[in-house]
Amino acid sequence: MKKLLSILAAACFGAVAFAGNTSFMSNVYGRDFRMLNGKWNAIVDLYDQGIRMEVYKNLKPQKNEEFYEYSFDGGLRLDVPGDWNSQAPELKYYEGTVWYARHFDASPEAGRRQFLYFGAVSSRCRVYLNGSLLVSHEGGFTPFQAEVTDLLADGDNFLVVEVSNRRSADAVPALAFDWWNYGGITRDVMLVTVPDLYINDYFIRLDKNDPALVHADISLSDEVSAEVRIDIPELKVSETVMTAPDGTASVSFRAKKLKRWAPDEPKLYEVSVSCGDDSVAEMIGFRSMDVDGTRILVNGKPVFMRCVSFHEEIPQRCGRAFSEADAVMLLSEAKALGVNMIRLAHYPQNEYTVRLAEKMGILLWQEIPVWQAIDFTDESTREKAAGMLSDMIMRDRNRCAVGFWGVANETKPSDARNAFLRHLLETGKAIDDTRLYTAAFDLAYYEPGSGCFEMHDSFISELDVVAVNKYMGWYAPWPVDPSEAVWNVAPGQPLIISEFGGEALYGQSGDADAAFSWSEEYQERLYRDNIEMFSHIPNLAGVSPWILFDFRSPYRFHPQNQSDWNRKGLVSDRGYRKKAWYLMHEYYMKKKNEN
Ligand code: GCB
Repeated sequence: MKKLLSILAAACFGAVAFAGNTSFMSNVYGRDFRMLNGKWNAIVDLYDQGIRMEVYKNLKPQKNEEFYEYSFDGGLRLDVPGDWNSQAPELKYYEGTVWYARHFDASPEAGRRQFLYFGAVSSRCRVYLNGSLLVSHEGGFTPFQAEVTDLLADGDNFLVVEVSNRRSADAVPALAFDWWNYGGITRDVMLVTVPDLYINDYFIRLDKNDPALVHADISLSDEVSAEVRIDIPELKVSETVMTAPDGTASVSFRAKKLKRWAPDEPKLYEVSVSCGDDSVAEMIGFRSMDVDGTRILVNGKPVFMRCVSFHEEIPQRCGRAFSEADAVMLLSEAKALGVNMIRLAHYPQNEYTVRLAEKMGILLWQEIPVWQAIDFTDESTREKAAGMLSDMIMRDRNRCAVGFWGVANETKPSDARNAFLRHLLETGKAIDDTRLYTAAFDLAYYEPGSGCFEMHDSFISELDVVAVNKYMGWYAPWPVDPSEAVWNVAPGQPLIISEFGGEALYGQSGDADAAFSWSEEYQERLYRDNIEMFSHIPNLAGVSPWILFDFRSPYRFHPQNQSDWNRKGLVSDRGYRKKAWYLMHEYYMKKKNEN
């Protein structure tokens, strides 16, 4: 099957290269691995000729009459991980194919299996090892792996990755989206070594109702019965269980002294899972997420979500974030604002960010890039989205910081949309029913008849938490004074204002009444008005300004005020806090004290 997919993929880059539901091992950073990051050689292939020329074979002339019109040596060098757009001026707007290549040494090891693991490649790729196609993948924000145990040469190996970031109507996201279309090998590349029989995946979490009961599901690499052990030394837990002949096992155990993870006390435990020669460990926390009427409960207690969003981007570098140091920068600035939650916009972000947020006590909303105009009628698009959702969940379902899985942003009601989103909810819940499922909508409007903001989208009743993006004072003029802006949206359900805000160019002073001033004063006033409105939303369970940092977006054309930047950041592209930041900070401090 894999081979057939590869042949089809080779025939047509765009159409069949999708390998959704790729199975990859969980907790790759807890395994025995070697990073293949660093400087790679690269060829820019605007007309997609590399396949015909078989550049992945990396041939060199052997006879007098031979020559090749390519060479990976002596040309462009690109950092991996990293987007190519920020690494060469001529690649800033590039959308097309780039071939990446590098050598690495390997040695087959008896009784051990080896895998190439890619944290993310944006957004489609084919991987070739020693001249042959190994695997293809579509989707720029989720990991994939390929086994290379029997393919590695003893000594030098040559790895080529053909990457394309061309947008397409059947992709997720599709043709237009409000962030930079970064291309490249954007996350870590690893050569992972595991024992012959290894622990492929585990899901260890607290019971939804009983705070001293832990459930664990384990699946081994092979369909065999074997003994698996789970240790949590600090809780004096040491449980063993036999897997069924299909290599899976489930076990539940009590942990009486267990302290739950919460944003103000992010307690984590070292947990290890062992089977035969394999043992994998990491820090895991335990908590519950529920909804009670219009409130969101963490460990049974109502918590108001003081949220913010950021893209996976370092504004000062004009490029993708990829390292732990990047995660420190992004999360420290979020924490400084006073948040207890982050909505990772608009796609699964790297594991460094997710894991550090958990250590810092920040709840997460993670989502897939089902952003506005997706083709809801296309079955292959639906399967791509479902594959991304399950890959995101499989990677992070042991991260207790993740409280919400988001399935879509700003979609319009239709039967096809409903069926698409329902499929996503079913897919997600089948692998993780311990999180709250949500989606952001943008069709809440003021109805003069009722004197309230209302939203008519029947799908929201299928969600645990409803989220609305509403740009009062920016895309939407105020129909009434903010003090009269009463909401009646999703009554009876928790509602998060998942985006609000407006643009301001840092350092620009201007009329606090005029949006076109792009001034900090206008943005500050807009925040003041929105904060006033929040007190008239009876089911408000949280708010999330759009956005923490100015971010790059190619359709923000205004030459003086934007020049390829969306300026809705509370913090400028150079890291300066705008006036509105201080207002939001004050609001969050007040909310924190009320909690
Ligand atoms: C939205 C989108 C977000 C955009 C934002 C904007 O509603 O969800 O991705 O960046 O508006 O700035 O227009």
